[in-house]
Amino acid sequence: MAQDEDVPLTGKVKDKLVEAKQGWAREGRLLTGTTADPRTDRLPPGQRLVQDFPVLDLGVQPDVTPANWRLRIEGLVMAPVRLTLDEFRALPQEERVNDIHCVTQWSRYDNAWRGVPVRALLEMARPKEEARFVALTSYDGYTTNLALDDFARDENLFAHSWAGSPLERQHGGPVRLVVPHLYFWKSPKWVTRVELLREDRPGFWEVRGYHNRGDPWMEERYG
Ligand SMILES: Nc1nc2c(c(=O)[nH]1)N[C@H]1C(S)=C(S)[C@@H](COP(=O)(O)O)O[C@H]1N2
Ligand SMILES: [Mo]
Repeated sequence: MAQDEDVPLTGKVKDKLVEAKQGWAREGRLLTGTTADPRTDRLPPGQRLVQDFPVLDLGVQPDVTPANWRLRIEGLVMAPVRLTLDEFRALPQEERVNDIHCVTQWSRYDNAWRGVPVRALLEMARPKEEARFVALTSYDGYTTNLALDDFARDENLFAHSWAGSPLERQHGGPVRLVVPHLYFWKSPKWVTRVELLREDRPGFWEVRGYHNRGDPWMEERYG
């Protein structure tokens, strides 16, 4: 199981929900068998637009206080980074506006995020040449994985605000990652650790049948 030793799955994970979603992956539920072109089609295949902001997680919403929050970038880096929330907030902040696409078929347009670009933190940490993947760990024990190229994209943000307000706990506050070009399960809430790796390390949903990359326009829901 792709689980972080330091950050065990806390509290009571909704086993039924996890089983249901794993079952969908096995059966290929929700697949339309079509692809779309992100340059011309804003809504990826099989998605429907929502106006609200659904909450999806394992049923555990960790209470991370500003004083306890840390962000670590380690593994195959020249200069490991360890930031408190004050240090994180003292870094240059940027805005990003993007669309969310959840594998359970809802999409939400024009989400305004504020935070620190992934690029800026990678420049601080200086990945070693052999680093190719990242493993991400959150305070609820959730994990997910990305190719370093997908993680390092310009639009990706460690976000602390959404729509002009501090990110709510239910949406991953104090800080979540936002990787808008992939399905939203690749955007960990309550993120605390980024580990740069030579080999890929599939995360919570990836070992339960979800696609390893999760490109919405290719409908990479399940692997
Ligand atoms: N830490 C953590 N991050 C997570 C999850 C989770 O269970 N734990 N769920 C993922 C999934 S499956 C989705 S669809 C989005 C949902 O984000 P939202 O609740 O802000 O809509 O968070 C992703 N990030
Ligand atoms: Mo999801």
